[in-house]
Amino acid sequence: MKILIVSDTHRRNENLYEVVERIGKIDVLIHCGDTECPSELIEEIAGCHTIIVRGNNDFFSMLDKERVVNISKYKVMIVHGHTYNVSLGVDMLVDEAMSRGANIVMYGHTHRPHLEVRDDIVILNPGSLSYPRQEGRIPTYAIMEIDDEGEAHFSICNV
Ligand SMILES: [Mn+2]
Repeated sequence: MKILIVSDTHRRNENLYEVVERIGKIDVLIHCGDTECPSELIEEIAGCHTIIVRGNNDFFSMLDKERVVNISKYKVMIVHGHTYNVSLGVDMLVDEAMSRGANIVMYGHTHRPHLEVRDDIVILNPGSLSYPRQEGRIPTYAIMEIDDEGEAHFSICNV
């Protein structure tokens, strides 16, 4: 099972089209917020089941700000992150993930890719596909792959 995780596309979907085409078959698309466009459009581009949360720039969105979903044996918390002050670090986010019993927390907002394991919680930010802010400013996305044993493997990839 292959899950594509993206964030902060801010109405510029060229790289999303590109990545979806490049990867081929994906089972689920997770978008960590700030699509600034209708969910239906993201779903159409993805061509698969999508999970999208609302970002700080999704003013007219009716989407939930947070989702907690089960993927394989994992409980995955998905948020945009601005409500947890992620620009200052992920301590608050990790505390919340822990209190909810989540194994994985996915967020966006910073436009900087981040993959870390802390206290047995996987912390993942796919970065931004449209407006990257990390050193070098290369657009990034993440892949979560579930192997035959049900174990998750994560990677952050450049567009
Ligand atoms: Mn953003």
